[in-house]
Amino acid sequence: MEKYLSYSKEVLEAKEKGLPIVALESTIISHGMPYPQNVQTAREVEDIIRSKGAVPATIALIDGKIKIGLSDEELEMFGNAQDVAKTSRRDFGYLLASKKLGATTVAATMIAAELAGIELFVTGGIGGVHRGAEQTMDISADLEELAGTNVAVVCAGAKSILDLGLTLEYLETKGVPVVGYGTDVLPAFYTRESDFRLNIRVDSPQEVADMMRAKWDLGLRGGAVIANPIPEEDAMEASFINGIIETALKEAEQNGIKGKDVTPFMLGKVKELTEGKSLEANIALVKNNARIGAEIAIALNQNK
Ligand code: PSU
Ligand code: MN
Repeated sequence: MEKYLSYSKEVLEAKEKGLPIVALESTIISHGMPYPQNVQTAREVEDIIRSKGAVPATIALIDGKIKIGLSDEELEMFGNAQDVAKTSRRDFGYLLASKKLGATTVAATMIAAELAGIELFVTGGIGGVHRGAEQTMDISADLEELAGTNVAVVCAGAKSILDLGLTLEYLETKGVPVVGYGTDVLPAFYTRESDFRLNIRVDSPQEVADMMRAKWDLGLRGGAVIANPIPEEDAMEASFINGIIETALKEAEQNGIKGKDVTPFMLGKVKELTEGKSLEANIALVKNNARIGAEIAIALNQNK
């Protein structure tokens, strides 16, 4: 594994000392937010995790290695680079062998985190079953990864660019717990609520750590979605954001956007149509997830 994994000094030290570590993805940096807000947000998210007493590990593919933790210079270079490939499970072999820059999605970050022995991962939103998937079969590889890779994922639910009902059905089929953090319903990223009730609600980091440990102790492979609603003051008006998502979906269809380009196109379009308000909400919710995620990582580290 040493041939492929490369730890930052900070993460290596954390591993040696047995400190709690939080994995962070890099597609949100390269494809989810524009420069320079992407790099600034990534730094602030890392600092929130440090201030809570955990250690951040931003994950990316650089020069034939899976980097577990990026230096300041690497983060700056990465956030400003034009030629970064969105990396999911299928892409690892090719991108490592060809030494290209790769931004890890939720699926890829989970794979890398498990290889590095990290149990908790913080992001903004997960991929899911897209609207119209009955025709397109566009289902994010994130869901399959949640089914089989042992990493808990803290997010703000899934965006209503997706079919939330089908996403929950898919996760149920695959045996992935979807946990409302302080909520009974699935949060929809920009908004605190959706129409979908969840089967599990927890109200503390300890509860998450205990349920994950019990699951993994039993040898039940897979992760969990820990869905933490966007803070009240940062949430968007549901009718406003949903109208914009409808418009963006139509534009994606008219432009023939397919495959891995769908989600980045939608994020960019929504940002444009909300005049940047969606980006502000996105940044706020990731930071909020970092706070909770660090606490869960600490609890998980204590019940190992
Ligand atoms: N949702 C967001 N922001 C993101 C993504 C999803 O709100 O940046 C990224 C994540 O990296 C996620 C990926 O894993 O998009 C899903 O892409 P796809 O739908 O192509 O599987
Ligand atoms: Mn897809």
